[in-house]
Amino acid sequence: MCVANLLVFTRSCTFSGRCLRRPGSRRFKMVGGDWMRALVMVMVWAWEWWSGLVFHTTLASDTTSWLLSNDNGSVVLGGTVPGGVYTDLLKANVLSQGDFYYRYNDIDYRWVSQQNWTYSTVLTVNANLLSHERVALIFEGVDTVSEVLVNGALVGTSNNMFVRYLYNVKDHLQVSESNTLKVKFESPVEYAARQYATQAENYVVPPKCVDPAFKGVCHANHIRKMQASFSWDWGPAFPNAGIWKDWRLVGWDSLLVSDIFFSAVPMTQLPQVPDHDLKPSWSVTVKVWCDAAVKTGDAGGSMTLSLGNIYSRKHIVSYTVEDYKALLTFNFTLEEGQVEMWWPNGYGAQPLYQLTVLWANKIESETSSKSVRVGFRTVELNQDFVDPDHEEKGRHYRVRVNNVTMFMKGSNWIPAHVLPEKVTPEYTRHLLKTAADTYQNCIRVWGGGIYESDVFYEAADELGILIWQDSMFACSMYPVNQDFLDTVTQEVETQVRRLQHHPSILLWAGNNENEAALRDNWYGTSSSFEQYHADYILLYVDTVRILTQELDGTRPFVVSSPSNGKESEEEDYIAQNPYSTLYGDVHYYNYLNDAWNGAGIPRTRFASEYGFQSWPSFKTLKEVTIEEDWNRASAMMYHRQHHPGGQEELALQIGLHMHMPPLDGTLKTFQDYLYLGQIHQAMAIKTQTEFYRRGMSELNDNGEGYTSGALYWQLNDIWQGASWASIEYGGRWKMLHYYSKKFFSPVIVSLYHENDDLKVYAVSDLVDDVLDLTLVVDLHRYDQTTQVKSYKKNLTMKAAEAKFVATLNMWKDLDMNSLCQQGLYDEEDVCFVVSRLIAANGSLVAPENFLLFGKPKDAYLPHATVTISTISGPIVTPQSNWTFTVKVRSEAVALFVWLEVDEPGVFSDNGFVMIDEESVIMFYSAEDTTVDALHSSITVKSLTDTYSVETIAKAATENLMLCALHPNDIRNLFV
Ligand code: BMA
Repeated sequence: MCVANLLVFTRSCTFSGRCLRRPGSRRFKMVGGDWMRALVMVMVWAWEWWSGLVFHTTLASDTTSWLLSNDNGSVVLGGTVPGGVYTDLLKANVLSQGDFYYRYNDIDYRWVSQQNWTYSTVLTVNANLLSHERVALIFEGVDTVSEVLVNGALVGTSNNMFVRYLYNVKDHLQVSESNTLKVKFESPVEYAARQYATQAENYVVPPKCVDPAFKGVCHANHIRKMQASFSWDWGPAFPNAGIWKDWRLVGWDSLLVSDIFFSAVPMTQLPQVPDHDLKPSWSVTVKVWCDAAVKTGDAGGSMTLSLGNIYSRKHIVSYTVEDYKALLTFNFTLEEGQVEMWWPNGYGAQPLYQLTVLWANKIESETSSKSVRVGFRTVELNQDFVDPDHEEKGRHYRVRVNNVTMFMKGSNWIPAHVLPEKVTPEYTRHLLKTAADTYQNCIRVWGGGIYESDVFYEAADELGILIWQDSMFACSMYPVNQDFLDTVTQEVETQVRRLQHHPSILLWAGNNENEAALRDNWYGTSSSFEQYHADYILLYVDTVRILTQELDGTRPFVVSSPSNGKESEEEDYIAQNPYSTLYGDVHYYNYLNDAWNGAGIPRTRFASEYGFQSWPSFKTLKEVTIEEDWNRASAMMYHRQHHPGGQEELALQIGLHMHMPPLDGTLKTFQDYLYLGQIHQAMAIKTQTEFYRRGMSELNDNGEGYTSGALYWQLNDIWQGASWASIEYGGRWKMLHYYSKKFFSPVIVSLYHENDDLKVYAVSDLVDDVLDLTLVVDLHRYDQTTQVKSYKKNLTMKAAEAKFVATLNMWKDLDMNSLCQQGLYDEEDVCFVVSRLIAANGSLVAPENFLLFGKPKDAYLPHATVTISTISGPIVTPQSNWTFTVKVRSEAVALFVWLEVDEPGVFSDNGFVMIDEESVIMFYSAEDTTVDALHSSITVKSLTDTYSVETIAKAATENLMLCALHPNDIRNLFV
């Protein structure tokens, strides 16, 4: 291969890990026999390919130093690209009130979003660059509304954070070291307000503003930008501005590879049960999307395709350019045995293959390449009728990967920070790994955030997490003027092309909750329903869907979530009841029912959202608050509670089951309140998730059942505030996350209580039958550490089955009337049950589970003194190089035993019900630490630590409604 013009680039990396490349001074030329140089060159090439970056024909010289200034010149400082205004102002100490998220900074720093900002730099351009046919500035992401000026001339504009912009600049550059480049940003807040007002002259596209509880900014729906950056019911408003992704100045004469499309269709029917020895043959299509140097015309060259060390071929190609774009398509076949299949988490491995395309023009004077990793699998969203003889019973909403039907276990993803530039690849990976560690196999990237970073999807590919990818439209009506539709078209093109090759992407979806919003008149649209309905179809069906499917016919597209899927389509995309349990997916929130008993939960086909709020731990909150905030009724707590009525709902739920601590201003009662909220959330989502998993194999007479997915709301947090997250901002696990590891386990025993019966289910997601199991259900009294009765049953579990295994009558089978007697107490307040599922070899097949018949606040529960008896270690385990053994002791039954340490890491179990006098828990530290350090920071508590005679009495006088004393509390008064 002869390569001319090959430049060696030096790299300058920014804090976010992204790198800009500068041409270095050395130029290699192939000399016959100079094998050393050839080797170096091959290494450079290999490095370029493996790093997945385009090998540019030419790149402009050093452009790493930027200036950031505001309109009136009162702020001028060094800027960072990629980056954003808030981050630059923080670095320069213009924003100097402590941590970025400190206390009321979201309000105090709002002025930033109300200003116009300019990023400017100077470009060195040489004659070589300008000698190319086309010279363009390429921005992978501009946030959001800007004018781009080169040497004072307007070369283009931007109005969509999710679009890749390419501006022709050849005519505006000069051979000089002082070409100016300015990107002038208009305030996103002002722009959105202006767009709203212009639109309103015709008709209003609501909502007119966010709920006041959001403490946010209005009109996010009028700007194509992270919708949640204007605030959400779990997050603050920090509408950012800046060049948030990589950029380049490039000159070229033929083609520049931009994206790779990959499709692989098995050439044989796949079995319905995974066969890991099967390596079928595949029909592969690779399409290479290129930016051409000319606007139109025909030309030729070669494209070398390689797939790992399995396939490599140089294709001589000719192509046609239309509007500066060329698409080159290649088909080939992989024989049986050549590649292994990719599987979701829990179903097999995730082999990924490096697919590289290398473009060369006819005389091989110019090259461009790109490399991505691909996987071999099929995906399908099955929507067949559940009973073909009774179509009125509705349709399935079942995911099939590689022809295997799978229950989707997972959660919803929101942006990991309101400023995308603050999210490191490590943090993204950590969060996704944390989901995979709790058996999640599906995550929904929710439509009010961003199309996530490349590293997000790369990690999902590696971990086997399927991605339900929303388009970025959420909880609003949207405009449909031509400019808006044009920019959305560009957005879909950018994002579908960028992400298409990832095996993890399961499906594309049009929006979050906008079908439901329209049907149920959330924003007062009912008087002009026809208008908004037509707009809805124009945007999501005729624009987003058509284009997405045109670009990627390899996976399903659903128009909304929740929706009735095919049924919604048949009802002209706005179903009579988008929440129907017979079709599609459902979002279910009910903050007023007793969340621990499961009444009222819909028997849906697919639960794509459900959740309850809690607060993060005190350790997380105290990083951004001060002492006066540490009280559940403080102004700060209300400031960080964005969900309307959230504080009251949380208090109601805590008070339903536990003793709400008094408002006595002490740190202890504040910390107790945070802990109780997390118990409530963990128990509520446990109850609901188990309900959905129990429904996997059953269909009731109404046609409800065959539930195929449970994605709770929400996995992660954007800041330290009240939210539905299971992982706190920063990465600490809430109690819910510990619980998710159990309720998402491949096999679970699930217990619930109906009238006088204890019902027992076993659920298995395994792909093989499990034989010779023993189910044990132990009846315990709260005041004893040994069980008072034990029920046993032999079981076998079929693959992928939820099975009803026993009904135990509380009186006849469990003898609770005699065994659970205690004075005036109800039997369900004296006893509870614990289940185990044991394999023939004695190991636990499912995690231990429990059911409290009654409410802990009414329970005959003695005070437990839980202590740490020893900590030893560290030892090396697969989970951590610094694994410690923590022995926890209690002489009495203890509920919701909660361990905390300052050190980052996770416990093997937490929030658990402690029956034995000793529990052995592992602590997987994320960093090197010692037994002494852990001893000095570890704390442990259980439920009875949160109340005492005094606090119950005090709380009762403070708020009779929420904390009214049950007759049983009288006993507690004397414990
Ligand atoms: C759902 C989501 C989000 C919201 C969450 C909690 O409806 O789609 O918009 O944050 O509920 O209210």
